[in-house]
Amino acid sequence: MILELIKADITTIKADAIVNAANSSLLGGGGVDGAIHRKGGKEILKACIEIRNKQGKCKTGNAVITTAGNLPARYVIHTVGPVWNGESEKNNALLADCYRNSLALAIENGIKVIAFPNISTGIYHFPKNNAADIAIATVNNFAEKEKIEKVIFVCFDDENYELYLQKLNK
Ligand code: AR6
Repeated sequence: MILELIKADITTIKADAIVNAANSSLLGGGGVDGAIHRKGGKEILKACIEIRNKQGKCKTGNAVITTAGNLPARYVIHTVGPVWNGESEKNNALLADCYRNSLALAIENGIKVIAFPNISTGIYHFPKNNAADIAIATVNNFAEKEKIEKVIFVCFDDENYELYLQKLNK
């Protein structure tokens, strides 16, 4: 598995799948979620509603997959990050679940190239340094990592980009 870092808007990335930092309603929101639904069009929301009707809300740490609608990617994997509340052990484990469950779902769907945003580090206020460590370690330690060709960490804000740059070049 190759790890790549780029500073970009994830909606512009042509990967097999891009990951969305969603909320448990799966019905859209602000941040990267808002951008994905806005640019991807209503096919994504339609698919999310179908999933909700079938299995209810998406629990924190879990992931579901839909079409990517009008986006250049093929699929969107929606995962629900934890809202940072200071309970680091619990929040850290849930954030790791997001990366792990998204990768597992990717493999189930034959996805080889997957792009992640910095889950939970925006509206959900997860400390960025800590979140970057968890994201990189979880991807690196993923049991079936040889089944994925490339993971792209897509940073949008300068702070996350600088953190990932340092950590990935170590
Ligand atoms: N492309 C890539 N990364 C982005 C983009 C983009 N277009 N826009 C923002 N980011 P956030 P969360 C980065 O707030 O903290 C929504 O309302 C941003 O710089 O999108 O997991 C959902 O519906 C930050 O580093 O997600 C939930 O209710 C990262 O994406 C809630 O926000 C995550 O920020 C989820 O909060």
